[in-house]
Amino acid sequence: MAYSLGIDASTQSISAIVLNLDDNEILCECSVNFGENLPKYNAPNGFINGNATGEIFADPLMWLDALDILFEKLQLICDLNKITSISGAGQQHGSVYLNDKWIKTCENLDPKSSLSEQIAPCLSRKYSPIWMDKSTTQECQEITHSLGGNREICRKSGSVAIERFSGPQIRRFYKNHLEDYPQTKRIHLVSSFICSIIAGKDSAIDTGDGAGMNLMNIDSNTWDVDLLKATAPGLLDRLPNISQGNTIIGCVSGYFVRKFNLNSEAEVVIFTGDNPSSLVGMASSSPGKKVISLGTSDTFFAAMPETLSDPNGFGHVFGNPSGGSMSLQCFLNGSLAREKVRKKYKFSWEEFNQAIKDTSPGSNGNYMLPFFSPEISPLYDGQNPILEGTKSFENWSNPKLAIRACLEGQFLNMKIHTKWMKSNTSTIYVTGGASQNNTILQIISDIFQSDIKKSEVTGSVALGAAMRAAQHCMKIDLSILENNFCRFSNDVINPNVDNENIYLEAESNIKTLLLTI
Ligand code: XUL
Repeated sequence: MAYSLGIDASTQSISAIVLNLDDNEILCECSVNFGENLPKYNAPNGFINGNATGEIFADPLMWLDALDILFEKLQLICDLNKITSISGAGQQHGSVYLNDKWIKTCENLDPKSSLSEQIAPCLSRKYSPIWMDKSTTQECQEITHSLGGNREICRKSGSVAIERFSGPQIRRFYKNHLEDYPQTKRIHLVSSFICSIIAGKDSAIDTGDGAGMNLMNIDSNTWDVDLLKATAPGLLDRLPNISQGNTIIGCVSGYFVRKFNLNSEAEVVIFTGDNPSSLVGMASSSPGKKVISLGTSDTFFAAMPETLSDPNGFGHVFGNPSGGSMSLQCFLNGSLAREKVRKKYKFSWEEFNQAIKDTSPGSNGNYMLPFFSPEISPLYDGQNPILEGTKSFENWSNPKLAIRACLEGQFLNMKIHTKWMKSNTSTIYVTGGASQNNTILQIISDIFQSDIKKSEVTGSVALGAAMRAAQHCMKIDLSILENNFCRFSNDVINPNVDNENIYLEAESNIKTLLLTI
């Protein structure tokens, strides 16, 4: 019996999926929600605000406590000794700052104590800035200036300088914490940090996640000396190596063997970013498919036949774990915006869905850019959605229309901001928590005039990780794993052609509204 384990260290939770490679079935799934299971960290959604505007952090010790709980839970539902391959993925861009105690501690983790207790003395920065952070506008400008402009930084790194990307975040840390930067001997991404813990060995960063840092050269897949120099002094020594996503780092750490009965011969493949991992879990590693992931943020991504970049500078090129590149556009106001508008009216999800059924496509000519927090596609610094329509709509006194207009605004904005990818396939594959909601999916289908197929496994990130582990450790062909594990529901959602023109008109109105921000 061979099992493969995939771990997803995401914004709000840490989850796992175990595949039985002999029976071709998903053996079990398990999740630890930070807010619910670890209330002592005061991070109900997995993050905390910093003191300065735009700062958003997470506590790496919270991730480690959650990892211990995850294995405790997994042990109760699965024979962990049968796991032969492990990999994982992390929320992209977040960075973890470690001192000179890190490598030794990581290599000698003691099962008698918790992970967080042992790693706490290794942190040279208490909190990790994560992908929601928008505090590095100045650092982005400085890096862009050093490189000689947006075009050059985009050509080298696959994106213009982006506030949430790790390079600008590292520069801000270097500038504002001059006393702590010299103590910092290693800077990891969330993915490579958790991988190091699992393998008990300082891990490389893979090319998929490495491309989300504004530090890696996307042609050579190596750290780019100009980008490093523009970011912070002595950075090369502080970064791990970059490796291809098929790299096996070694066997699982003795910590997990002794504490949770893992097999000492279970091999670990280096981790990647959550979006590159989801590309694998959605059976979309080869060009020709596009994916929407409806999570904390909504993302739209696809494997690229040729490397294109977004002329507006909001989109990104990341490494595709199966080789080549993937394009990605991230929308910060995803699930949290849908939650905000639902909670504003104290609606249950049933009432939310009913509101959509009770209103018509186009929201009677009322439009919303539902940016409840700063947005990144496009850049928007405000905290308030922009509404245009009747007085009662603009005053938020029509709950049902507000709910429909919020969803329509989200996906019209997504359509507008993903045109640069030039992908003209007729089917969109969807994943993530909100992909279970057919009412939302029908709106997406009508706006894009595309068929929608939803993944039957909501955890496509963890699934992709388990598949990568099996592919590289057990040498199982990816197409076989896709056939066996990537299941899409039979009920394809088809676009209502009668709504095509309504949404084309709405799209041009949303474009006009976007010009006002
Ligand atoms: C992608 C991005 C988010 C995070 C968190 O660029 O910022 O999707 O990966 O999921």
